[in-house]
Amino acid sequence: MTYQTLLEACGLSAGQTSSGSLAVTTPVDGSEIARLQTHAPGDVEAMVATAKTAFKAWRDVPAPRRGELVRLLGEELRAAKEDLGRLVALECGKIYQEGLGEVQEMIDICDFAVGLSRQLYGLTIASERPGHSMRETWHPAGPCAVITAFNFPVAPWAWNAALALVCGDPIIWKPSEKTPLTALATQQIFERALDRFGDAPEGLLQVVVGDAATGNVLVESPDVAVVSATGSVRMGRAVGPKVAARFGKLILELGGNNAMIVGPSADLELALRAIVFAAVGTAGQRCTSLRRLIVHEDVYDKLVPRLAEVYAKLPIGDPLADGTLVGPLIDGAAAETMDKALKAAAADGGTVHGGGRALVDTYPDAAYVHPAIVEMPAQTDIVREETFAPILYCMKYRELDEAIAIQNDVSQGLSSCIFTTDLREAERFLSASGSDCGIANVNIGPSGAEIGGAFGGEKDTGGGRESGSDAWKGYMRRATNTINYSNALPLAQGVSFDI
Ligand code: UN1
Repeated sequence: MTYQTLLEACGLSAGQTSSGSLAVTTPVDGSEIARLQTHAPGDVEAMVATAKTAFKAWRDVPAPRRGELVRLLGEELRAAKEDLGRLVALECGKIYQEGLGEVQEMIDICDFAVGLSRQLYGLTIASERPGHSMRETWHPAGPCAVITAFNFPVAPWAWNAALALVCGDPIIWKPSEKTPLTALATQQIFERALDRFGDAPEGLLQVVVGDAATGNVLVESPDVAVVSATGSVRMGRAVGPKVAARFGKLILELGGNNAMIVGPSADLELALRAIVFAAVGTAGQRCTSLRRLIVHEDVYDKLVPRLAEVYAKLPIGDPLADGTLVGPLIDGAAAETMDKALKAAAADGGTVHGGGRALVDTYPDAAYVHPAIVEMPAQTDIVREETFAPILYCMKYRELDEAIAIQNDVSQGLSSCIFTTDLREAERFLSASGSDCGIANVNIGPSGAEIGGAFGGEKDTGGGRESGSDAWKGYMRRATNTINYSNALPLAQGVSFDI
């Protein structure tokens, strides 16, 4: 299938993708695959106005009926899974299997949200006053801006959008400038669901194509009730204070510097497979990628040399070709950042296995790299940094407390895991004084979370939660209602105020 045929299969016509100031390239070979028109800040203001009008209608549609739209979206995504999965691979460079996985994650969250549409439960609360009742009600919050990153160009949109839609909020989506095509293809899929749904208001989903300055209109607009942003800590630091300054609702999912502790009793075969998937999957460009391996000194020499052997044989290549496990980095700048990190780690006393550019002759304009393992004498500053590339820093420990301290001694707090068959170690890791991350796993790597749990993390990761559990509450406003059905007016706290 040529690039052009794939774009067309995804509903993107040549007319839509052949002119404009934004050049979209594929990391597969670095070539330009589309040109798009970008939006100006004024266009985004108009989108916010449209969303505001859509909100007024959508908030009054019963939630189970809103769920029907998301059910149809899930059906359309099922039908489009292969094409969209392939486009994800083409546009962001992850392997096709992971592209399919990403679309499956969209389908899963749609299913979750459909059920949720009949379960936006509030509370009934005991009132202290006779003849009174109290309850807590959840109402739609308002237009929701969803800002997404290149590495997961569509699933995080779906985690937000599926929930926001059943919660009664229209969406304005600002995808990464590096991956606008997958967003526009998803918009086409959504349009098909809308057509089948029938009577939805105009403007439930609008897509902004443009740079950060264009997206900033959404961040600063008082009419955007919720801003949910996925990306770097730097982006979060720019967006967060602006939304907080206007008291908007904020959901931030920022960087991770995720670790695995491998205890002396660990099943090393299981650990090995988990490590390789988590550290080199999506070429180390997941926010949940495994970046630090903290191995008990008794098993270090059984695990790390084997890992280096597996790394040396990993199939690197075209992410759309069968058998490839490691696709390219998003661009040359990412490869340079990886290189700098490896140099810094070596300067700190690290021993580097792997690293460096791959397939330069076949793809001179792309950024394929050899995944790297770096044996570190200690957790130095470079290890504490999140480098968005397949670098795995390995360190030794003796006592579990020491391993947990190393695991927590980074500014990020997204995902973490322990490999152990010792119940005490596992439970200690999951306890209040264990991992400080939003995700803590046992005998499973840090990446590849299911949608049913709340997804997000602490500290520099931003504190937001998306996807499952009760993350839906972030897209609604809460009202406490006290109802007096008596003939008297008793005041709370027994206050006497006779007039
Ligand atoms: C991301 O990298 O931004 O847990 C999201 C995972 C995926 C989502 C990653 N379900 O790795």
